[in-house]
Amino acid sequence: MVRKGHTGFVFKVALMGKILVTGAAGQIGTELVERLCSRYGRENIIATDLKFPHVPECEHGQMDVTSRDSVDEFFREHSIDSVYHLAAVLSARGEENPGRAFDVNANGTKNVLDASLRSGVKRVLIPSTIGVFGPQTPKRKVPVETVTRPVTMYGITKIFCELLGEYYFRKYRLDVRGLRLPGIISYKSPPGGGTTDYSIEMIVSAVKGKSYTCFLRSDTRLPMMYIPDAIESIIKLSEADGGKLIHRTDFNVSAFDFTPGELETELRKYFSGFSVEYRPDERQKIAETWPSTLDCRAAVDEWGFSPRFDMSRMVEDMVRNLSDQSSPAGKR
Ligand code: AKB
Repeated sequence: MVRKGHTGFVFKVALMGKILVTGAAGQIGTELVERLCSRYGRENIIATDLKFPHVPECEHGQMDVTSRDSVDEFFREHSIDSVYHLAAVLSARGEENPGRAFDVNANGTKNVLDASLRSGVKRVLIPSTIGVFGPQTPKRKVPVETVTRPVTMYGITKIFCELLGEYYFRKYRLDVRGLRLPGIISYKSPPGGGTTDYSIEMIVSAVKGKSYTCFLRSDTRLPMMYIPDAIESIIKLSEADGGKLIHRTDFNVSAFDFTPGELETELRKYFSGFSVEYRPDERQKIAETWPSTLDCRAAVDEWGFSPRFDMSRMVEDMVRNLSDQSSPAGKR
C-alpha cells in the first residue's frame, strides 16, 4: 500500500492485518483514530472502546479490556497487526475508584498483551504518563531513569505497565513501546478525569466568556503538550526503527510547562475580562507529587521527538478552534 504522509511525502506501509485502537472514544483516542485513518487508510483501522465508540470513519466495536474473554475473542475474530492500547483510568478518577483503575490499567493491559502475544501482533504501543513519578522524584528536568515511586493508583498501575511491557519485550520479543505523556490539551473531545484537565477547562471557560474556578493552586507547574504533537509523537515512536531504541516503554515527552496562573495571564491577552478563582481540592495533592519539567533527550535522540507547538501557539490555536465551534456556524 502506498500512502501520502501528513507532511506530504509518500511512504509505504506493509500491513498484514489491521491496527487496533483501545480507548478510541477518549480524549487521545478520538484524534489518534482520525490520524491513523488518514495515514494508513480507514479500511485498516479498528476503533474499540467500552461503549460503542462513535467513529463513523472506520470499523469500530465494543471491547472491555478488563474481560479476558472479551479481549481474546476480539483478537481471534480480527486479524490484528499492531495495537494502540489507550484504554485507561486517569489520575483523579483513579483516586475516586482505585479498584476500577487497577482493573482497567493493570489487568486490562495484561489481557491486551497476552492476546497480542497469542495472535502474533507485531507491535503494541501503550502511552504512559508523568503520573509514574512521585513525591521523591526530583522536580525539574527529570530524566527517564530516576526515582519514581508513584503514590496514586494511576501512577502505580502505569509504572507496572511500563515494566510489564519491557518484560514482554525481553522474554517474548513482543515489540512493546511507550511514552510518558504530560497533560494533553485538546478541544475536539473532552478530557476524562485527569489532574491536568484544569488547563482545558480554563481555556474553554475563557472562550465562553465565563470565569473559572481552578482546582489547582495558581503556582502549580506541570509539563504539558498540545494534542497534535501528542498524536504525532505516538505515531513517530510506533514507526521508529526498533533497532535504534535503547529505551522501550518509558520515554519522557513534553513540549512546554506552565502554571495555572501563567495560563490565566496568557488567556487575558485574548479575553481581558477573564478571571480565575483558585480553590485547590484533592487534585492539588496529586499534582504536587509530579515533576514540573522533564528531560526529553532520550525521545529526541532515539526517535526524533520534535513538538511544534509552544504554549502561546497552543493557546492561540485552542482559542481559534473553540471560538469557531461556539460561533453560530460552528454549532450547525
Ligand atoms: C492526568 O492528569 O491524569 C493525565 C496525565 C498527566 O496522565 N492527564
